Amino acid sequence: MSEPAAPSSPPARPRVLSGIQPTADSFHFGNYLGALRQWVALQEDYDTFFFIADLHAITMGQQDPKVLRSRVRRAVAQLLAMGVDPQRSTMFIQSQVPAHAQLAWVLECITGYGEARRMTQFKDKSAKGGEGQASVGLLTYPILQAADILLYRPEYVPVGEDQRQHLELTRDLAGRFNNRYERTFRLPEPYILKATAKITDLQEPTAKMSKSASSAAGIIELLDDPAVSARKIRSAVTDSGTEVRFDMEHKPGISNLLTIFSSLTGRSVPDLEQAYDGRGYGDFKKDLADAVVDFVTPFRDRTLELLDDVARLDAILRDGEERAAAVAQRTLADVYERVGFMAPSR
Ligand code: ATP
Ligand code: LTN
Repeated sequence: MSEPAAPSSPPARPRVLSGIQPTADSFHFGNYLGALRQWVALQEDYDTFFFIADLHAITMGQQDPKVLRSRVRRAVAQLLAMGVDPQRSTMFIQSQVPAHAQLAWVLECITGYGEARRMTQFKDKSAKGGEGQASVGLLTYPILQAADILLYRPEYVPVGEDQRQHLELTRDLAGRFNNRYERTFRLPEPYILKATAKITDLQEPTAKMSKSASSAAGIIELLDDPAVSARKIRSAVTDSGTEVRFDMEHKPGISNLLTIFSSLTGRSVPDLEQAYDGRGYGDFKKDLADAVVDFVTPFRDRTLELLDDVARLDAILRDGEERAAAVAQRTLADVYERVGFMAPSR
């Protein structure tokens, strides 16, 4: 594999990289519409690297080891069921490529303590148990994320809106390292689709739909029983009035459902507004529930089938690990050399 030594000689197809944490048994519609769907689409034109961020998944406290391992496999199976293609994309597990943790250390040493503390996700997550309870890993989490990204010198990083600040930090750290030492990293661009950048909680339509913060009724999990998902859509909080109209400020509940409906079916929001004009919320929610069931039913079947084929999953991951490690190791070697570390003897 020929990997360029410097960002000035880019690979044939520009690179894309992203990761997702294995913090639940199932991904949800926020993950899918905000980020994962773009992963699948970008495979067409980019050299794509996608990984399961298991190192990140222990920043809020350890999970049961068995549960963590099973969630990693479930995450991989869901990505495959969604259409991530291991022939075109390198799929791997973060902890299996040690360069991530190694580069994170170097980047931690050029990050200000105040700079890390200002990250809003750290402030939100640490506020939950009181800052004194938060781990140092939660504080340094965005720096590990910067290492994840910079190792692969990608052009784009497809994520949801909540990750924008982490991408800014990543660019700052890349620029700082390049200035202090020598140009080593490419400054990556976030790839955030405006329409689906923040899918909201069905019960609290101004808050982000989230694996860790949403109530069961507020989140549609891709692997949930489809009948349960349909029920959740039908009992989603809607706004006063009866008009199906997109208005984020005054009608956040209906606007969120319109976003989900439009992106699942490919029908535009104005087209949906027109189709449900004068028909009220009931019909609209029922049809959206049907669209969700049509999507999740085959997805769930495919995922469960893939989960049964452990040998295939493991083979895909072994291959991904090898390909990812080759790229990452090369960047790390440049970094170590530029920082002034002695070259490892093997
Ligand atoms: P947690 O609540 O544990 O932080 P999460 O539900 O936010 O988890 P992540 O694993 O942190 O999920 O996110 C994976 C990807 O999905 C990221 O790119 C993130 O930006 C995106 N994402 C997560 N929630 C949403 C959402 N509600 N709308 C749009 N994108 C989202
Ligand atoms: N922090 C991200 C997951 C993540 C990631 C990354 C995303 C870890 N490393 C690198 C993109 C690129 C999250 O919680 N959604």
